Amino acid sequence: MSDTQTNTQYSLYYYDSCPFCVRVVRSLQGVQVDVELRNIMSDSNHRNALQKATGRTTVPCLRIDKGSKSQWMFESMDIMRFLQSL
Ligand SMILES: N[C@@H](CCC(=O)N[C@@H](CS)C(=O)NCC(=O)O)C(=O)O
Repeated sequence: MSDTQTNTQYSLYYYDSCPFCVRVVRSLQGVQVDVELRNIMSDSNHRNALQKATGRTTVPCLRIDKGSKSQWMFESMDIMRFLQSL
């Protein structure tokens, strides 16, 4: 694993009844990095963080933390493609 990957943290904002989220969560089995699951229905802190940072509550959303910088990625296909490319 490269230095960039070890210094980067990945979190997936999701909820169980969202079919797009289910696809992304299932696809995590094949990826090389750890992705923390953050359910926005069971934890309002996660929902609030997503809304505050992006102005949206759309899931799935992948949060990529590098140092003090956070990037937020929407769109299930983009998220799956990105994680599989790591
Ligand atoms: N095209 C998006 C669709 C995502 C989507 O529609 N998510 C729904 C839940 S299944 C949602 O979060 N809706 C509420 C909102 O957009 O605030 C994707 O593939 O990720």
